[in-house]
Amino acid sequence: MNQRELAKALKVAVEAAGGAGALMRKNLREEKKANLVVQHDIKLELDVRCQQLIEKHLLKSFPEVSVLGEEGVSGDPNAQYRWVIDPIDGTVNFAYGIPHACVSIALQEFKGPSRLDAGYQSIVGVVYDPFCDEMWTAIRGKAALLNNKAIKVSKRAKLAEAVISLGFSKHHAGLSKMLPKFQDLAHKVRKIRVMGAAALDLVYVATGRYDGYLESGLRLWDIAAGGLILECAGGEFWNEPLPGDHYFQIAATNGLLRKKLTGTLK
Ligand code: LIP
Repeated sequence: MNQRELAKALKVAVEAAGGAGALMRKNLREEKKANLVVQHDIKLELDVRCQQLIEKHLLKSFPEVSVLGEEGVSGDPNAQYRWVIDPIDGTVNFAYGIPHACVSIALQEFKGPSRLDAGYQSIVGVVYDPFCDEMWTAIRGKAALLNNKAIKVSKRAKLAEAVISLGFSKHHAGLSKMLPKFQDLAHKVRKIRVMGAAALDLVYVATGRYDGYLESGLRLWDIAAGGLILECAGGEFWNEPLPGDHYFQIAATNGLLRKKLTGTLK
């Protein structure tokens, strides 16, 4: 895709995220229908409705681009270009009426060599928080923006001054891996935050609100847009595929804290 097409892709992704965000805002305080409830996760009927709304808008402008979303796939997910969508990231927060959730949309391009996730690169990213009306955007190689203003990661290089976010995934394996990290870091940093929306955690690092974010057991759609936005804001997005379908562990930092934070994550 050339720059004109990338700009068009960003525009339609922003429009789609805005539409899904409006649906989230309208329903935050309403009773919500759950499609699945398990110990550490909830999937809502609104997740599906938001992805349908997003897909319809994207496919109008890019009918040939496939979709790999948390709520389903359309077209060939191993095609040259694909949208990666988390229609509501932070679903448990949203289900409980906690206004800390977002829409995450990334456009990815196949770079090879394998057709696994590692063979794809995010080239456009949009994360929208409808409750704070904050729209983060990025095109690879350009500055990351928050509501059209350039953002940069923080310059805090000391753990003692750092605000670090941790994520506790929906699976016990992720919980077991991160709890010791919590115990270890809590004594060393300014504050730990556990907010429950991966894409917002990533763009908060990109914006300098957090200095790092660690989680194990995330899916591709949680991180595809936020990881690009972080890199375009000068941050470092370390990520490693885990066994299973589109699973990752990640360490997102301002680039100055990686060694102090990621040493034991592996
Ligand atoms: C959520 C992530 C969060 C993670 C949860 C869940 P969802 O995504 O944003 O960081 O801890 O387990 O994966 O399911 O709300 O889109």
